[in-house]
Amino acid sequence: MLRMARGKETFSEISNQPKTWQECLKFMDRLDLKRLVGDKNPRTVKWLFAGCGSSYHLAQAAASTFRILLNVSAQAVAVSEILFWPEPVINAKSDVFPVLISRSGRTSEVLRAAELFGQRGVKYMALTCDANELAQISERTLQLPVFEHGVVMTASFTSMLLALQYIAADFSEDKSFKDALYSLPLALNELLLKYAGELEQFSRVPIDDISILGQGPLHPIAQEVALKIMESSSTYTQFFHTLEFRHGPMSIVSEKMMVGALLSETGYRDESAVLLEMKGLGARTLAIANRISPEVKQSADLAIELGLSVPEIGRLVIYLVWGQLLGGYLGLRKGLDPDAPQNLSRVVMIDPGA
Ligand code: F1P
Repeated sequence: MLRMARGKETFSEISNQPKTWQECLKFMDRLDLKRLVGDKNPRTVKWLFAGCGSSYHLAQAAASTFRILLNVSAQAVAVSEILFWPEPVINAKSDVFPVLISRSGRTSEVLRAAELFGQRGVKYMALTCDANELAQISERTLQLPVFEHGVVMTASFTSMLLALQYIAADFSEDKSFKDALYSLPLALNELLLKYAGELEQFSRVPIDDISILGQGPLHPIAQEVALKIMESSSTYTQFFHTLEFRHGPMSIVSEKMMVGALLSETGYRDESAVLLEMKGLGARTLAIANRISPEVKQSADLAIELGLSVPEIGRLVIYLVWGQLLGGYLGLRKGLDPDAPQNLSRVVMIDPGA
């Protein structure tokens, strides 16, 4: 059988995100979202988003969104934390409302947490993509029409984040934010045409390791970019809060290191100063921002300017796409196959016979 081009599935799912997002937003339009929270009040519950791996990073980005759009208490946790330190969450008297996020709905930690909630009478919501065990055992499930063949999460991550951002906009009755979400598919299409080739070129220069910087709502996106690069290319990649990088980690900067900065609008001046400083220490630098200053444009080895007219929290999924692509490009350059990442499986099941 002809060997499929390496990474074919992963790259096609990345580049099809505009269409996947469009379909996902249309799907959300038709739902009665209030049923997802049952008799809970979305404006007063203590939201607790929980996932594993990429879905944990998604949970953090969702929590940021809910804090900003709904002005509510919203936290994120890795599911395993709930399993070993369950008290604050499973005390049914507490007003905590968990949201279990799992593309596969088959991850062992997630199913164990759902079982624990069931046993303790804790009402929760499940967010998933595939038809699966989690959907079967959960009373309130949002299952998106997104089936992803790739092992690493790409379109499933961004679609589930968009769905949660849509829900926050719906509960906050912020129609303009929903409109902003609807503008993203076309914006991504245009940005892919403009920058995908340049990013591929940028990925060709050999480097030994990578640091991805991001703060505020962009910190979980920096985590996810780092994970995408590690998964797709087996390149050692770390993530840091941008200004934290100066407090020690910058000692690792050299000509053989790439530093990628997800620059926010809120912290742009101080964040871009870090990237310029790392360039001065010899790093190969990538800047991603909504508006790029001439100084950063001149200094960075690649500057991706998004130019979006949506609120800052609405830009998260677009920042992430460049990390998805960069991971794939670096993997191909190393002769790897992003469709079959080293040591990984599409679902992590630790319970025998699960
Ligand atoms: C998520 C996850 C990913 C990881 C890999 C295996 O599981 O652990 O974070 O990158 O794709 O699956 P889930 O969202 O299906 O629970």
